[in-house]
Amino acid sequence: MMRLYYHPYSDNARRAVMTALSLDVPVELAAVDLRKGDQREPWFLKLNPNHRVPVLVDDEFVLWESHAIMQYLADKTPGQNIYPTDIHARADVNRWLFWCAQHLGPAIGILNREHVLKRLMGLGEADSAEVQRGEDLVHEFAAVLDTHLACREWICPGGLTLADLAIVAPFTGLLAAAAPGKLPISGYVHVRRWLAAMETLEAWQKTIVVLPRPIGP
Ligand SMILES: N[C@@H](CCC(=O)N[C@@H](CS)C(=O)NCC(=O)O)C(=O)O
Repeated sequence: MMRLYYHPYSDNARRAVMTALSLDVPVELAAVDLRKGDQREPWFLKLNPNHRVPVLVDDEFVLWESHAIMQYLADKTPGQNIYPTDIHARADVNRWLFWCAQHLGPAIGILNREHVLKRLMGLGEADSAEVQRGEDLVHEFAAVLDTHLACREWICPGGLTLADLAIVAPFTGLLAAAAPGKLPISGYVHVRRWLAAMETLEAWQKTIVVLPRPIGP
């Protein structure tokens, strides 16, 4: 069976876990203790020299980068319907995966770091300039998604795809669980409607971030 190294608080790992669940692909989940620093142990660095989860191990084949893992899992699944094979439809999904990796994810990541991770790691208070930078970027990208979703149910035509699974992870991940209200998306009605639909999915519900105690302010 494939093994997926993850952490339950990791938005990046979560999109890979959600994909495995949506495809009904059996994967063994192996938690990496990021707070303890297990990702910097030699055994893990051999798997991913970037010291990050998720990492997928399929026999001899090792794959890091969450969006690449999503694509691989879908490609391994005969008859799957969340990663189209038509060249244009697939390019459309890929476009949103790269947008998520390059733009939305890192923007939400700034707020996650300032409001949650710094507290978790004992790294002091949020830096207001960084918070402002993160908020400005989140507004910029949330507005793009909101306009796109104004006339669509899902991000790409034809129903749920990897694009939805990738993008929902940072929107509803650790920041939303630990510091609700710090993600400035209340004004984006179409994004909120789409998030509400995503939250009904079993893959979303099974991977929801559950905190043992409050972390955020
Ligand atoms: N671009 C990577 C990002 C992975 C990433 O940043 N993972 C974080 C958790 S969300 C991590 O493992 N951090 C540990 C570290 O930086 O040492 C992906 O999409 O897989």
